[in-house]
Amino acid sequence: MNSTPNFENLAPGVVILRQRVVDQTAPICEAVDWVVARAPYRNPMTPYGKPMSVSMTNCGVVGWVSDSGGYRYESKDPMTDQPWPEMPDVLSELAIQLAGQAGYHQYRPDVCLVNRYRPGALMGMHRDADERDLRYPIVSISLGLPMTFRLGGLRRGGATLQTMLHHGDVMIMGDSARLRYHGVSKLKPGIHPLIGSNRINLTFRVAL
Ligand code: MD3
Ligand code: FE
Repeated sequence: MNSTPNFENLAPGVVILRQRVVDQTAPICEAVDWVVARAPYRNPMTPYGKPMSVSMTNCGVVGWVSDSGGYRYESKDPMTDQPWPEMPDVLSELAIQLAGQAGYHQYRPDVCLVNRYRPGALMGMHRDADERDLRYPIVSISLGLPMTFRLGGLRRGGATLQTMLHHGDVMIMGDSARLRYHGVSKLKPGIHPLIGSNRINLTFRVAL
């Protein structure tokens, strides 16, 4: 399993496959554009009444939403009142393959959360705990500008590990890492030749 070149273990349960999907940039972006045309990016409100600096959308059976009522998965996009766009096969098949490379078989993601960061945007330290069965990992694909990812522990505060996530990097978080706090620092200005002044992160989840 650890024979893949560029296979890194950031921490127990956290696998990074550097540059893994660089060659799939075009089909991934085409799929994301298809989703965004049907469910536009928006900046969700936090339950505390401030819009997030990250723009988000989803595809799949459900989508992750945040508003004054809190965080949850919903089967309809509250912006259009329509079901979320279905997850393009190219994305679900890729996520299944990536999970398998990290040792997770039987992985069938039912949602892909798409996060778009513009310079200045960030995601504060948080845990992802809205999914029903936390035995399934999260598969993350990073595109565009590089950003500093921070991994904390199981409780808020305390020491963090840092690593840069670059265009085409894949991260898979499961097992004992699944509930660790994590976040990303403010995106620095820049222009990526293929993605422009953006960082796009896809996170595949088994929510239901
Ligand atoms: C480590 N996204 O959408 S992806 C998120 O880059 C989120 O947009 C970040 O955190 C981003 O919830 C980080 C990598 C990631 C995702 C989930 C994790 C790392 C994780 C869950 C547990 C531990
Ligand atoms: Fe997260």
